[in-house]
Amino acid sequence: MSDCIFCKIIAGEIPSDKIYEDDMTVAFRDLHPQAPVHFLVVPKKHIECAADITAENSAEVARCFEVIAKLAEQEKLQGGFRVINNCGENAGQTVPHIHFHVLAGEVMGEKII
Ligand code: DGP
Repeated sequence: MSDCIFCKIIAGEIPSDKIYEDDMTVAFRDLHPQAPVHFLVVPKKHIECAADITAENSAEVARCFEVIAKLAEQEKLQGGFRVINNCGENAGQTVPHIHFHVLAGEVMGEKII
């Protein structure tokens, strides 16, 4: 998608603090961190949000979770971490390219769920 910020980051057209990349996935630090460790894991394929996951594209999402497990080790998140996905306006999704927030580095505050 030509006007998608995350597609531009994936293409290298916008700089990012990238911590991981493979054939299907990238991970980079969030511009506005909400915890001492806050990075985003994003499939390279443009899937708008969790409501658009299908049998045809779910391998991209599965890979994101494999990468999260790998990065938990790389980033030394043995104390635990939280994974968040916002889908759609009511959930506060601001970038319409599916992404998984990984937050860590402190004891998490009050839980939503
Ligand atoms: P969400 O609200 O769930 O759609 O999260 C979008 C996140 O993306 C938000 O925490 C800020 C981050 N973000 C937005 N633009 C950029 C950018 O250009 N670079 C980086 N690294 N993060 C961005």
